[in-house]
Amino acid sequence: MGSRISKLIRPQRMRVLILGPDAAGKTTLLYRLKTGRAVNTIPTIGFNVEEIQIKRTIFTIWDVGGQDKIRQFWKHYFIGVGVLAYVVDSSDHERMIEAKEILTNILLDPLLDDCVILVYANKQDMDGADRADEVARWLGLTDLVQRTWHVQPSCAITGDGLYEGLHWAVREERKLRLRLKEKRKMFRYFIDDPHASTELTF
Ligand SMILES: Nc1nc2c(ncn2[C@@H]2O[C@H](COP(=O)(O)OP(=O)(O)O)[C@@H](O)[C@H]2O)c(=O)[nH]1
Ligand SMILES: [Mg+2]
Repeated sequence: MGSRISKLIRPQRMRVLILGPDAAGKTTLLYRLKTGRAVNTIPTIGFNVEEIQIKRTIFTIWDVGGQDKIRQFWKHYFIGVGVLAYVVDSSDHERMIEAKEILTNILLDPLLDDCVILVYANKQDMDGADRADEVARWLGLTDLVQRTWHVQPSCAITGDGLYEGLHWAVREERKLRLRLKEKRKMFRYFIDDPHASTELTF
């Protein structure tokens, strides 16, 4: 009983991986969340990682450099990711196709099969920035029916939208985890009992 209560009170950990094309605002977003201020950034070589507690969730947030040459190393950060936070510059129409290609390639990796996809449609303060629904179309998310995704309009400099995105991610990641747990339970039942209905679909 006591341990059940302490489990409820204990903060939950969540691993967030920030990816996206370079200059989309990933590092600005991370340090806006961490410090509450806009910071000057330089292109990220390697990665930045910060721990941030919001209410009862401790987020470990990884921001991995987005330049072309570094992308081949992204897969080393995929293990245990609960939330993929994919950041795009909503005002950079010329790079939207590239942004889609990068995301499509990332999602081919089975290590990311069980995470929720939070897209930050960043730089909403810029003239002509695409809206969330337009970014969803550019990235091909509207065809991604098997995955849990959401496009959150944001401005990493002012912080607008950053927490809203994380709140969505926490809620949906928990639901997804419960669904996966149920699926595994059903799967075990099916394996253990050869007479169980063969009509079970997963
Ligand atoms: N106007 C505007 N500029 C932004 C925003 N987010 C980041 N930037 C700027 O975009 C540039 C690249 O940001 P950075 O965080 O280094 O991008 P990263 O390469 O994705 O990590 C910097 O000059 C930031 O100040 C935003 O929401 N609005
Ligand atoms: Mg960076």
